Amino acid sequence: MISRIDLRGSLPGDLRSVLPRAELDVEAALEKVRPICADVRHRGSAAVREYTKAFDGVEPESLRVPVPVIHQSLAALDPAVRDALEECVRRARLVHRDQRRTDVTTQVVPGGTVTERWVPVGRVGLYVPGGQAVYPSSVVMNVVPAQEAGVGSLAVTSPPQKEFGGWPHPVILAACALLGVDEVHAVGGAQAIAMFAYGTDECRPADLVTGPGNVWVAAAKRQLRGVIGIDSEAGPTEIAILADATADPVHVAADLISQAEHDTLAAAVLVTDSEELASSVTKELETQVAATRHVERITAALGGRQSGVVLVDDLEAGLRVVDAYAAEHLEIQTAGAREVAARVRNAGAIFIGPHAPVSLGDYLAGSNHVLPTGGCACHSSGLSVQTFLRGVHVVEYDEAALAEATPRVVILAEAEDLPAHGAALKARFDWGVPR
Ligand code: HSO
Ligand code: ZN
Repeated sequence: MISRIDLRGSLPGDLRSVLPRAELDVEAALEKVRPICADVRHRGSAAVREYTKAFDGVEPESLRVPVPVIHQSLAALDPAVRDALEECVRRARLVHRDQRRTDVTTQVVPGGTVTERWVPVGRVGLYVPGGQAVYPSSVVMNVVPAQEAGVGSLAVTSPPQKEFGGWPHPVILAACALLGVDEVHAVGGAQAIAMFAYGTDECRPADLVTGPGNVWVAAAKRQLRGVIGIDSEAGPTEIAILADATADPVHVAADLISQAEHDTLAAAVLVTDSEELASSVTKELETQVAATRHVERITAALGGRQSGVVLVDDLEAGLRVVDAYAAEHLEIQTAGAREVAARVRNAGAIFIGPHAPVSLGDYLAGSNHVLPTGGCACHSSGLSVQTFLRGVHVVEYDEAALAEATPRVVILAEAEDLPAHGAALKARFDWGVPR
């Protein structure tokens, strides 16, 4: 079911072009999304309601979930799920709390300092998918870093579900309650992103929107970035595993399947220098997939052009391949895994050795699971406290320090043909201003 790509011999210069990857046509979705965004901008809530009716088949009395409904969902939550979610929150908090930044003051010259002050974003909108993907764990992964960053106003939005009275999925609501979030909107798709960007009479505009979503959400983020800050467009989940002959094929197969379970477009890629492991994993996949609950989805994901087993000559070549691929999640299952992992440059998150499968990271490692997909790991990071902070430079110079800097500012300003820049400094000293 999974295809094989043999890169033994020599690696092609443009490695990316031969590696498996899904194509998500965000551009095509943009055509449909643009008018929706414009409509929400001009007609606000009325437009959001119409799209909610058209796309979700729900005509809500209110787009905002009443607070008692949120709290009831937590009261009704299975205690075992509650316990696991609480531990997920606790561990995520430990990690994200350590990401907080302290302001740093640099003395540039005597009497002249620059302080980098870290300021949380004022208001954030968190998108939580509904429908096929109901991930309370993603609520945790979005809310915890925002809270630890000190974001003052947090709103969650998630598509309304017909079978739950037109409110978002109750476990999503329960996770919100657990985290102390009581502003939740029953809105999904592009109209949700537009609602956060422009604001409506039921939802104040947000400064930033984060969280994964389907292609419509990705397109709306692309369309509205600038009006509102975005984290990333977040495509289908990916797992890459760099493994050698020491890896256990049963574990490798299970881990590939675990992420293929998300979506027919999810990607599972094994990179190995061991022909034997490649064969045993391929065989193992057949056996394990047959026994999983979501056989069809997983079979489609593993058999899709985005997945494959890549054979390479050695670990060096394997490292080049995984760097070129820049996976959302990368497992290293080789001898000396920690040293090998230290040499990887491009990955959203790296999981070292036999006891750190991606599924641990999805829920309970303490790491964040909202990570760059589609090769974006070569330039972007996953969600963290940093996502919700802005560094503001605060400049303080005294008179002597300014006097000392003035001649060079004047020269640079002249060199750029911007003499008024220099004049602003000269005005403070004996030079005066040109009149
Ligand atoms: N693997 C997904 C996150 C997730 N898994 C949520 C289970 N629930 C993207 O990193
Ligand atoms: Zn997952």
